[in-house]
Amino acid sequence: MTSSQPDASKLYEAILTGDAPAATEITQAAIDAQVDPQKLVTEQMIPAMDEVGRRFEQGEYFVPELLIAGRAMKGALNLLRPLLAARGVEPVGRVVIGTVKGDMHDIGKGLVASMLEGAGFDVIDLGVDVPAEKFVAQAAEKKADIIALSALLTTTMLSIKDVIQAMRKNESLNKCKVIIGGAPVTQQYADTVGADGYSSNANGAVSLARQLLSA
Ligand code: B12
Repeated sequence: MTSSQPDASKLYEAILTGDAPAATEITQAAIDAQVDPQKLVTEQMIPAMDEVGRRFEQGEYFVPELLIAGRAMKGALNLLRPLLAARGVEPVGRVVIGTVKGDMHDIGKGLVASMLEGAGFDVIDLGVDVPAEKFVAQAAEKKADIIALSALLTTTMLSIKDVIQAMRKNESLNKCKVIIGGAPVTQQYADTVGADGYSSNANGAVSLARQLLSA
């Protein structure tokens, strides 16, 4: 049986130009044609958002363009999420994830959450602008193995430290690990704030989580 493959590069264009209806339409066509969802994310969608960021930095794009590109990205991601998710296996561990206080960026965090789910983790997503106390309370209540923190701004990245300090004070979380990420975050920063791990991308987040749980 042969089926014509949709042109996935159009998804890159649709996200770059913030055309949400086109982004969902192309994604659905790609799903129907059984294009690898992982490939769509890493080869089209993330590069498109990188280019959006570059244009913003160069003063070619402004906040409205960021917003509509983000919306197009999320629409496409919503369709792909179930396909990236696990296929009915026992959870390998529980992760509480969120974007730190003051930060509204949720695309990268959403991707990390989907990839962890896809790898068999039970993921509790607390959303964006999450205060340190909420991370700690939820991780303790849900008996999380890992807290995953996302920060996209150099200002909000500082909140990572608050979460780590608060969790270290909570005895019931003494076995819980913390992993961090987001555009401004580095391994050096992770070492400074005492995080258990850092990754620059969603695939790395999965390897990191697996590694920490097997240790
Ligand atoms: C889209 C976007 C927005 C959208 C967000 C929409 C949404 N729903 O998320 C909107 C318009 C809301 C927005 C707002 C702002 N933004 Co903005 N935004 C971006 C942009 C273009 C893309 C971010 C993105 O989604 N990337 C795609 C995803 C897939 O990548 P990612 O988030 O980096 O995630 C990956 C990795 O970092 C990692 N990762 C992420 N989280 C985690 C967590 C863990 C545990 C691990 C292990 C890994 C990991 O894995 C992910 C997948 O590979 C970036 C530019 C950029 N290149 O980052 C600017 C950017 C982050 N924004 C910026 C700014 C300045 C702002 C505003 C202050 C603008 C303004 N003047 O209002 C506001 C702040 C609002 C707030 N309080 O949060 C700056 C930050 C500068 C800085 N150094 O602090 C950037 C870098 C743009 C720039 N070059 O200047 N933004």
